Amino acid sequence: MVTPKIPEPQFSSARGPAIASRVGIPLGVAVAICFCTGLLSHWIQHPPTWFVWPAHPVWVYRVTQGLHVVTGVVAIPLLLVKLWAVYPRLFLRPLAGSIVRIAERGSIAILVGAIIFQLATGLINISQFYPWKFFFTTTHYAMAWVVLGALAVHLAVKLPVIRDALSRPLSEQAPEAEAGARIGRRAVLVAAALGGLAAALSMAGQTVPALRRVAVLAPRSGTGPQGVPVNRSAEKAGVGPEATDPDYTLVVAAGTNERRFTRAELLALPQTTAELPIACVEGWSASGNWTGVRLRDLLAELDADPDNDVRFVSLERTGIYGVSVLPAPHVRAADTLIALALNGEPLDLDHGYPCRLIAPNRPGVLQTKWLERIEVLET
Ligand SMILES: Nc1nc2c(c(=O)[nH]1)N[C@H]1C(S)=C(S)[C@@H](COP(=O)(O)O)O[C@H]1N2
Ligand SMILES: [Mo]
Repeated sequence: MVTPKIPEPQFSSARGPAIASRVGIPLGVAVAICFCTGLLSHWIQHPPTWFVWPAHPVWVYRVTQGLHVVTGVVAIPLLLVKLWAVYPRLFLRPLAGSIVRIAERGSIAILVGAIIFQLATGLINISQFYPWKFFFTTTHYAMAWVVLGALAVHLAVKLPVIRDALSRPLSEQAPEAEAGARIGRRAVLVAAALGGLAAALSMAGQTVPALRRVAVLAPRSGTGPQGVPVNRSAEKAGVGPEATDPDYTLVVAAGTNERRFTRAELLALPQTTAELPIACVEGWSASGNWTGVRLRDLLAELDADPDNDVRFVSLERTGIYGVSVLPAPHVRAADTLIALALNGEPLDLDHGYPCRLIAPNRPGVLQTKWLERIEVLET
């Protein structure tokens, strides 16, 4: 009896493991960097008890978060090329079968879905379009673990194929059927490399001034008032009237001890200037010369213990960025300021007038603007 032969699918000669494995290496590196830097950013914003993030050097977070966004964007063209290279195989029958086959198919399905979700939501988030406010950070974080798990299974199952494909030069690997294939493998690899480079350049200019003009994907590559981009304006935050009220006072509270400072009183305290970046989670960053009162000096006015965490409350009531908590090591840092001026001018309303928090080596989202209240969290 003759078993009917299932016809082999017709692949373009450029498709197959030779390309998929080669594109997989830079894609894997990009995903690994993206995962680690993302985890770091998550821990800084939601610190586990054992986690300590240093205040110095001041530029570490701007580099790690810049890398997070650049590697995420670079992964997009690489993933597209890899999917193209394996596309006909994704639908090979049988879908199930042995345990290994189920693990292979299942992990690929989950991996592809999760990676597309991560890259798409990340990209939309960078463009400052937040249709999901509360849902983005938690889901993006949870999905990162799904990617990691599925990737581990995928690599384990595919290791023999990857090893074989990488051990032989491109030219020695027999083309897979279809004589009329028009795209060469080298051309595909060059396209992947150029796609990745273009993606990197389109984002990196947000942080690297020399690349600013090519940063076509960077939503905030331009400048804002006082040479620093603005994330959320005073108008959008709805704080204009209160922030410009002549009767404004900043409340500083330590236990039952509470004091109010007018802006003039804050200006009368010793002023410190520090060069610190705003490093947004969206990947852009910009340095500024901030002048204001050292937080630890302000707390000393109330004889407050500088070894506690401190909470910052904004005049802004509507958004989710109106409150932040600063850990004790940053509270003590000499360059953690209640900023009153930026680049030699009184703080612009959009940068947080009458005063804002600026602390070294922190995500921009925690640099609370339009301060209303500072509370020492006594333990
Ligand atoms: N009250 C308040 N503070 C805020 C924000 C906000 O929306 N509301 N945005 C944060 C974010 S996400 C960033 S990146 C920085 C940007 O500061 P800038 O607009 O002065 O550049 O402010 C932070 N402080
Ligand atoms: Mo931000």
